Amino acid sequence: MSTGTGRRFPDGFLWGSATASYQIEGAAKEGGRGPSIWDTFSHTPGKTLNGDTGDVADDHYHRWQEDLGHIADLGLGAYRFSTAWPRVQPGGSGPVNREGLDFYSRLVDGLLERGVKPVLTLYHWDLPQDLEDAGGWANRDTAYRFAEYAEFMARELGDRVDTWTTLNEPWCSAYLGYASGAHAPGRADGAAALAAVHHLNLAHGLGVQAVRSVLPSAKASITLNLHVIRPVDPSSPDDLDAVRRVDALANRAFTGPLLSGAYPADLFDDTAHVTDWSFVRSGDEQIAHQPIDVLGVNYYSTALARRWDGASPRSEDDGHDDALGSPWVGADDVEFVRPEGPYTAMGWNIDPSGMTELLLRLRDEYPGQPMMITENGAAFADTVSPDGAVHDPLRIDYIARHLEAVGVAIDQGADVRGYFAWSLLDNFEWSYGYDRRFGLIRVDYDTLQRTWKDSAHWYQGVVAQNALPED
Ligand code: PNW
Repeated sequence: MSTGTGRRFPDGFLWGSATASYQIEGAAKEGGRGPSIWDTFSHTPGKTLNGDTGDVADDHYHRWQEDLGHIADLGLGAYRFSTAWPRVQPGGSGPVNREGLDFYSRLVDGLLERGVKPVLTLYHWDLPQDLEDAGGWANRDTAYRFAEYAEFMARELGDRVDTWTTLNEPWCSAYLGYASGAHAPGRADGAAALAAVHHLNLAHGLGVQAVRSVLPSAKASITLNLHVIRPVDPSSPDDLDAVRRVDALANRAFTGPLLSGAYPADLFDDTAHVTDWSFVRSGDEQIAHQPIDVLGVNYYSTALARRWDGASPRSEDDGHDDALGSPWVGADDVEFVRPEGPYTAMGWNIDPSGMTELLLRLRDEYPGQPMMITENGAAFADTVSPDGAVHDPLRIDYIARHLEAVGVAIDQGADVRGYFAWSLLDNFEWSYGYDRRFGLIRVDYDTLQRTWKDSAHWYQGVVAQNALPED
């Protein structure tokens, strides 16, 4: 177990923590908020563990001032949060709900008063239900509705916000939402998922244009959960080809248009039996390709893939679920295999080397692109000690080793400007409900009381020193 290597970070390195609206706010029916796809999904029996919903969550909507206090006490330089589109525009288009907007306006002011930079994400998965009823992300129109919402937010919160992030993890929105159905809206339609990929890329580009039309100097960003996928057998051409295919779906389907202005040709070829991609119109890739000031990188673990022989039972880590679909659209001949442990409570393997590998790949492929780690952290089965403390050495060890891995990449030329621990608070972990705890701060779901875990105290020290402690 490690608490740090003593490594120092560059001057001005931005230390933060992150949350997302549906995961912490609660107050699902208050303040004029409209329903989102996550309200519908979590209220559908069988979709989330224990039937958990975000109705109350951390009750952050009412306790935001207390939470700002924790942010300030941690000494964070920045706070990454998302605004709930259905709070601001309950129907996803048309009239704006002033009360919802005022909530975020007060939050931003509260951060600034405490010297904390607001890093705002416009979309962290809570799509207004009315837009889903019109086809959701499989419908091109949703991208234009998103741009209207983005422009509106930029007008209202203007230059009080440091960084404008369009989307969080469009991989999850598209493939977990529309192909595997593990996330809202819970559809299982590969062609719809690929259309969603494209409309999310388009929404990002239109969103950046919209924000900059109001705030020409706005810092624009998108957060991707890029996958580090390794071949089971690095000497097997079949396994290497399997990795190439899932790399196209998971990574290059986003980085291609967003950072290079074009989809990779192999993605079209590999999925030609699923869709003809006719939803990609001339000029769309140029729209998606807006210069961004910072690329948000979320990193948790690595994956191992190989060619599936079509006969043996698929491995448990495959993501193929008979009850659901697979997120790996058109890649039925690829199999994911469980990487070596140790694992977190999510069942995700712990491998800080993947963090360095990913950052160095991005350094090579997009030279000069500033980056930020917008999420990294771990769920463990925390317990409360009789004295009320939460001793979570595994989380400290996880974050310390991943920060070290970020530092190694920085030493090798990766331009990483900051790090946001996921998450500030235990919260609604999507389909896993409240069962999986990622917080630096524990939330008691009976009393909603917040308690700093050991990792919060440890992180406070890291932030203050701009360095890891020495074991
Ligand atoms: C990210 N997967 O979600 C999200 O941005 C957070 O809201 C979330 O709480 C955090 O990571 C921890 O899960 C993911 O299945 C959810 O590969 C699922 C996957 C990846 C990221």
